[in-house]
Amino acid sequence: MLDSQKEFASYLKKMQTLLEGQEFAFDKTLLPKVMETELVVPVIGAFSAGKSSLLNALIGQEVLPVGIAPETELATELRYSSEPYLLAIKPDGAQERLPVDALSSINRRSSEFSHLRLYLDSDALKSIAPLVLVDMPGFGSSLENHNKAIAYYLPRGVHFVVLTSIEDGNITQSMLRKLDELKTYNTDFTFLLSKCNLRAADQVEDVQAYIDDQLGVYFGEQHRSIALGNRGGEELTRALTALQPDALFSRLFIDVLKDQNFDVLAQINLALSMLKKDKAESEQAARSLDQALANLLEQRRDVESDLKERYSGKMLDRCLRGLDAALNDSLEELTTLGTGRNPGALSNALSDIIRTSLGSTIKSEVQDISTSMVDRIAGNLSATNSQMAVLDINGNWSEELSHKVKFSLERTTEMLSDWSQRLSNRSDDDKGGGAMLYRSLSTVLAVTTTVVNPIIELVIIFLPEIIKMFSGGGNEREKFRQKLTGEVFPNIKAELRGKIPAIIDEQLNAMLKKIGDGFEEQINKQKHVVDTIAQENQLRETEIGEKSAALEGLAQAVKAAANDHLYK
Ligand SMILES: Nc1nc2c(ncn2[C@@H]2O[C@H](COP(=O)(O)OP(=O)(O)OP(=O)(O)O)[C@@H](O)[C@H]2O)c(=O)[nH]1
Ligand SMILES: [Mg+2]
Repeated sequence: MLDSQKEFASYLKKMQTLLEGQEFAFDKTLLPKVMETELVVPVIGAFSAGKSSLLNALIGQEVLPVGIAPETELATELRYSSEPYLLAIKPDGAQERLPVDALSSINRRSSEFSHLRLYLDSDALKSIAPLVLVDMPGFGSSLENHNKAIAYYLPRGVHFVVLTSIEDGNITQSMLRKLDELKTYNTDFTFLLSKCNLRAADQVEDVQAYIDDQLGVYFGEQHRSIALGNRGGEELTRALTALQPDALFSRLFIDVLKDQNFDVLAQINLALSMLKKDKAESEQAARSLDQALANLLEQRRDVESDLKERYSGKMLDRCLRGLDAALNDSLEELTTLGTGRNPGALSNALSDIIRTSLGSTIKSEVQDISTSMVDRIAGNLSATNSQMAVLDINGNWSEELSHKVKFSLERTTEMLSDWSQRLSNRSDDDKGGGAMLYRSLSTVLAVTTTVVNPIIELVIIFLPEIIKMFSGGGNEREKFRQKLTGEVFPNIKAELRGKIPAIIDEQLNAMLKKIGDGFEEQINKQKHVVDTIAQENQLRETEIGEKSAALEGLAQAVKAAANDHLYK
């Protein structure tokens, strides 16, 4: 276990002990999350870049299949176990346990599974835990497997290892797109150069300098490539150490933990101030909170009713406009792929462009929409601000609530569900409805995923049809370029225009519900404290004194726990 993981776990246990039997709300799901969270690091790159070879070098065993044709079809997570075995995970989460050597033949059954978990008796894997490396299918794998792997790991990866062969000579368009996509998910990467033994040292230097230039221009000067030596296992180990897993882990949780500590203190202070009130005042406080809840309920209906016209239509337009620009920006690249010999390359590039473009549009739209929904609800609640003065809360009551709700929408420690069942049974129902199977998650990032993933599943179905219509009809460049702009692009947009709205609407409704629930939860927390103290106000004077002293002691202990574990 990582030091930060231990630290956070002991903090949470301490807090749970302190708050045992008290009236203050505290999220108990954080402890299991801290204990179980792994740091997933996918290794991505073009097919045959040497991803599986590199991971074999790290593991110290030739266990992952290696070859010149696209080899890895299913993403394979690597974990330590004294007893080696393979788990094949189905889209519905069901697992099939297999011997490790089934790896060499599992590709033939790749459509049955979403991904693999490989458990190996390897010291290297043991020592990097809870880092989990993932051998990803190359960019040349089938349309379905390619998208399946990327969609699943993009929101899960805390960092990516990117591998490019020195033979490529530069960072390809499709790689640049993936790196760009990582930005949407706020995820960083380490860039490695493989097969350096195929070139003379000065050639390696030239290519590396060129690539570092590209990295600098697109992603900032701090990004530098690392040239791999013989087999590369050592450089990979060093790169993983440089990641500072402790710091990575800490970043996932620290803000949430600090915020929660702050929230508990606010509840204790509320209780303390209520103890000083007389009966009439505490009854007024309870009444005001009740009124705020009633007010909130009414508003939820209002906001819901104009949600559709206000937001989802515009979002669809912006998605399609952004996509149009992205497709046209890549026109030359797509023309080259379309007139080349690999028909899979064109559909993979198209689905990548669609995913990247929709992902970034949808993320920023969802961010804007959620902020404006929160502000709107908070604005309407602010009418009750003056009555809430009785709660003695520092600052503005409704603003405080909206800050908390916004904060929870930006958090990414949400556990993501397994892949949906859609992929396995999509042939019998590919018309709408598919999005229903996605669990409704709440954060902006999760909403982005739950909108983009089902869209991409639909793309996987219609894209081959659209492309098929155009193959075989002459393959000169100019003709193909015209087909792309005149027919392929418009067809893609038409398909999406028909299919996106239902998915957007459903997710926006889930978002609104989350926001409403968030406000309700905050108000209910306060109400619970107020009600509990109101009952205790019937107590005699001396007992109130004791209770106050106890609460002050508790507040000190809660602060001390934060200082000991979170603010070191
Ligand atoms: N010369 C040289 N060849 C390498 C090196 N690493 C891998 N190869 C060869 O490159 C080919 C592809 O290697 P893989 O490890 O299967 O590549 P991959 O990135 O996992 O490919 P996919 O799974 O198809 O995406 C194999 O023939 C390897 O033997 C290297 O460092 N130097
Ligand atoms: Mg491979």
